[in-house]
Amino acid sequence: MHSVFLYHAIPKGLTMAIVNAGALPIYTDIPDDMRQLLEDVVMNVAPEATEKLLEFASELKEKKAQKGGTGGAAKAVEEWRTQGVEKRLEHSLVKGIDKFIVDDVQECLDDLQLKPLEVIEGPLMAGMSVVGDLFGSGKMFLPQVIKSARVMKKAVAHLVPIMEIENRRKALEEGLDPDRPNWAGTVLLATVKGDVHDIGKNIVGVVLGCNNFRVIDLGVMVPCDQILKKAKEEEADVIGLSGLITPSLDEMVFVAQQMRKEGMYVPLLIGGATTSRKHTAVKIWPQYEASERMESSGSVPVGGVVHVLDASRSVVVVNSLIQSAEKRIEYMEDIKEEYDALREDYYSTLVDKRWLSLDEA
Ligand code: B12
Repeated sequence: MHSVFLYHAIPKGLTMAIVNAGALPIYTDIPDDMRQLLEDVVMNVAPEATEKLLEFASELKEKKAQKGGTGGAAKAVEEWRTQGVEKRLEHSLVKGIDKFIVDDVQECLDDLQLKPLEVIEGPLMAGMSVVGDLFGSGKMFLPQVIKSARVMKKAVAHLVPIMEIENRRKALEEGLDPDRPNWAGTVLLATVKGDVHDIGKNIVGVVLGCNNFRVIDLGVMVPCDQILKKAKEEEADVIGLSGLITPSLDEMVFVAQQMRKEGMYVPLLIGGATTSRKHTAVKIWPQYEASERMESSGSVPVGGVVHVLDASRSVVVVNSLIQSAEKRIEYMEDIKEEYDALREDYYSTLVDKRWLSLDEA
């Protein structure tokens, strides 16, 4: 009943409710016949709606008693556990069940032979995408997404030490002391002001850390001035911004503007589910374009913004940006070419738009 009520009330303007997340089913999981009866009551469409619902409830109670109480529920648990591991992970994330997540994640490593990062960027991200779609269409609610996020964090927490062990093994193989990393560079990460999403950023941090980068993670909701101040203090080689809600896109534009204003030269990485190559090319790049400054030591690269789709890609990008001035200039030239084309494409679609009056339309 609460689920049906919220499903209809939120789009009509309800902004706050106190709910028991544990007793809130996902709207689409309610059986059709029951949902119809609930809809009829919530929407007050028929005078006999309440009677019908009460009748249905007592029949349901009787059926449950005949089946021996919780037998039906136990069967449902068994059923979803018989599905393939990817589906089981999706189920755990969508339902916010943490009981089996570690075993299932481990099964991906052992049986599917996936690497830890492949588990994150494959089945786990796919599951979170389903959560996002259900949430976006009003069929899941915030308390449920919080439960999903906890399950995701538990899954990632199981994988992180495995990645770290692998990293140590690699260091030893290369004859390096794993406890004294010879940092390849410093990356400063932050989720921008106003945004609380941190699962993706944390994964990026772990992946970069495992690839010998010194990572300074400023957390979530970080104002621009703090990001820039810390980047200067720590002499960061790269700044990485994460953002998952639409307002974060504007905040990222603002950070890029400020970096240009303050004469900074470190490259800027943009990531997170709502960011895109197109937005980066059209809105952010022009604020902090890559250029070169002549100094006595030679040409010094300045600025530049790169959209990075996922954590595994971040390693390749950061490596290309910090190896040498020449490599960075070369890399940014490619990005510039790509983003110039994207911008041109974007603006040409605007030019082609011809507005009609209401009468003409
Ligand atoms: C989990 C989640 C939450 C959790 C976050 C918990 C946490 N600690 O992070 C909670 C419940 C708190 C939450 C809150 C909200 N959420 Co939310 N949330 C999600 C959800 C379902 C999953 C996000 C996630 O963790 N994905 C998994 C990670 C691994 O993916 P990722 O972040 O994209 O990261 C990968 C890459 O993008 C990349 N990456 C990420 N960051 C960076 C940074 C750099 C530098 C680099 C290189 C790469 C990189 O690497 C990562 C790994 O490969 C998404 C839906 C979705 N599909 O994304 C909605 C979603 C992002 N949320 C949404 C909304 C609306 C909200 C709320 C505003 C809801 C509300 N009414 O309050 C609030 C936001 C409050 C705020 N001020 O920020 C919307 C945003 C829509 C929009 N365009 O604005 C989404 C898209 C859901 C939807 N479809 O409507 N949310």
